[in-house]
Amino acid sequence: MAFDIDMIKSVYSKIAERVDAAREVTGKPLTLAEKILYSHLWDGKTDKAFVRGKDYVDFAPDRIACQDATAQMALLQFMQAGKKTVAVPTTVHCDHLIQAKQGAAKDLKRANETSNEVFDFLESVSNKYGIGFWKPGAGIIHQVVLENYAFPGGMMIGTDSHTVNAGGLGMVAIGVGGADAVDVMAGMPWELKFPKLIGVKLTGELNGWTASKDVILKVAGILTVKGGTGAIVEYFGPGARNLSATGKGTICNMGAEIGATTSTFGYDESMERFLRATDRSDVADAANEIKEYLTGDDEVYANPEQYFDQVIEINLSELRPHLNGPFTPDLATPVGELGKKAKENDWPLKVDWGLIGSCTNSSYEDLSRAASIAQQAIDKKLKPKSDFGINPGSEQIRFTAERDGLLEVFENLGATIFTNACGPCIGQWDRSDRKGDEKNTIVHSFNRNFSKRADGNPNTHAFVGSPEMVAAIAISGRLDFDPMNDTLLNEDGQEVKLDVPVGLELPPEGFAVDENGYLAPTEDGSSVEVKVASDSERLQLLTPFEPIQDSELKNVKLLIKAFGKCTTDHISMAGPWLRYRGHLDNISNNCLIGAVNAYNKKTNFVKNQLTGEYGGVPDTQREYKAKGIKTIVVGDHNYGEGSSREHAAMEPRFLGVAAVLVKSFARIHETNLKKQGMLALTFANENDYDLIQEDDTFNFVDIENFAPDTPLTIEVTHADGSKDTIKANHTYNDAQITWYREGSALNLIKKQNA
Ligand code: MIC
Ligand code: SF4
Repeated sequence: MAFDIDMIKSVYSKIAERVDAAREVTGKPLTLAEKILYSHLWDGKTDKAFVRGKDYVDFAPDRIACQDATAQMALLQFMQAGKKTVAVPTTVHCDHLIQAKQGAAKDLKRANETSNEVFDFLESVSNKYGIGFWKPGAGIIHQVVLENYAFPGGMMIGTDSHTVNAGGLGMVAIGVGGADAVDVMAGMPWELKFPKLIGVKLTGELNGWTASKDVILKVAGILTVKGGTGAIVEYFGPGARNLSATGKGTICNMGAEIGATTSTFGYDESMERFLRATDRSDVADAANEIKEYLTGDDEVYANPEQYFDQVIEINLSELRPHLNGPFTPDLATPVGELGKKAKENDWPLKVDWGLIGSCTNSSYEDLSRAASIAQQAIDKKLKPKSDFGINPGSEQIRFTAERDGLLEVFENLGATIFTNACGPCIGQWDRSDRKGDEKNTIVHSFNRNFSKRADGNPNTHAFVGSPEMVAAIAISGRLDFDPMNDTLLNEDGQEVKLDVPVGLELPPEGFAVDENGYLAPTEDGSSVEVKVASDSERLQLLTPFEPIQDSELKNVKLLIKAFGKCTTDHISMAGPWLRYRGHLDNISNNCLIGAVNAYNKKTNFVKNQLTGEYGGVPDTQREYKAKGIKTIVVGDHNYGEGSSREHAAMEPRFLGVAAVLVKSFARIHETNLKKQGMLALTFANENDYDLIQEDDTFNFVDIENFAPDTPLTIEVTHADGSKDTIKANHTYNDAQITWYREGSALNLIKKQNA
């Protein structure tokens, strides 16, 4: 029985009329993405066609999901909005704050001890405001959402970039910063620039070693980490129908790695099977009644070039398994070619760990296919050369996989089964085998592989692959192993070959779970007390930001010019810092410490223009703050790539950075900066990045006239007194300029509610 069948039926009751109207106003057949967008307009009036990539549109999402590491800041903000309950069904999932070390039982116990203050806070806020709460150990947000809440044709937002995973069940599910979620929780519309549309036509059928994961590894190689920016990726074609729903989820999940707003697939029988298997036959029945509205129009798929902004075609029958990495998820290499590339680049060939699971790849199909490889190691007397770690996506999948003997296969190979939580995927990994910073290689079936991401070590080279490929590589212990062609020497000294993986899409005996870890909120939470100790080091109530005055933008100093990739992990590192996600002052001590200073190529080492001395970024910035001097951060392309964490915007804001000027932004981060009342700007002329020098002072000469579609002029004064005048573009509309003028979007909500 689905959690919200009534809500789903109400969405379905409006789809037909709205989609028909949208076809009318746009004068063309529609993609699935357009159907979902047009049927979720805030005012319900489908009387206007929107310009893709240009018009800002107000939407009414059906659901919200938050995870523990972002929910703290989101809920601290929501508490200021002055509402009694959330306006839209919302859930909170405790998954990021659990460290992986000794295995599930001990790790979960330790997490409950060390983070009880935060879990209690999240539980009580959830209870107070009508939010469903998934306890630590219940699972990873996106897997739990896929198993319980996602539904074809729905729209959801979530405070995590991989919210997009729910596209596997035909949703438009989008990752946002906490402040965006607060708008919707408070009963306001959610604003998004109407996305562009990328179509991916899949033909053929997966076979042999190739998995769903390889589709997105390939797409990432084609589109790169910024190729999907501002676009929804829609997969279709006969190949799409041949993929499982969870395989589709994996593909959509890693759409975050190409910067896509989200990815989705049309409703089909694989989704129906998954809905029925997860006890949601009522949703499947309801979806079946309006099937044609839950997928793109035939004409669109027949002539995709005419209706999508860009089209890619992939023949699954010919697709080869890939491993992507290191350090970036778009560096795609077919498995047989990796050895050569590794030698050329001096990547360590010895593989120390194979990690399987996470929100990206812990379906029954994934675990069974990987287990089929692991079982062969036992049968063929191969002793694995690397360590194995497994983090299941939910208690339901863990329980089922245990019941069906899949986990035992891995345990027989000495695998550690970690908690149903993010663990090693987000630096929450206390790696037993390495303390130092030696160069080393790991393979995993997760999604991201930025520097330091898994274990905090910048010398760990992480490669992303399918679970079955990770299993094979981990058994061989070599990055250049190609299971399709190579043999391995077993304990009897024989050369043996691994057979192709086999698995099952869904558990033959159905899913099962003892205690799923869900806590429903009480009917009336008005008397529930939320406690935040004033001396807590984990939680801190928020103080509203003061608007940045035009007069403060006349003598702005350069804090850092970031060189190369600057992801949210570089701006606000995760791992050990996750513990401060609810305490703005404390977490601000990690502000930009991973960004590489363009002038000396060092991290966390910048010049303080007031003293001429070099120091850490947060300390230097605090000195500017103490003197009331505003600063600017300069960066390269796709700045803020990766996570939805709004800390990457709130920290600089809190410390007194006024503007971020880059070659281009990742979508969520740009919005997060706007929401917090900062200036998010891009170089009108990219080459001006090169003009910026270490001792520069910036004067925003026409900030008084800050207006939509009008670039800002910045006068840059160098140390020798010479000047350059540069133009900075921005994408602020009128409402967003109001956020800036009010000091933050939240300040505006408070004002409106007062
Ligand atoms: C991630 O995968 O980077 C995270 C950790 O899930 C983030 C959210 C966060 O930083 O808390 C994300 O993807 O948005
Ligand atoms: Fe957790 Fe990793 Fe998934 Fe992010 S990508 S939600 S850290 S498992």
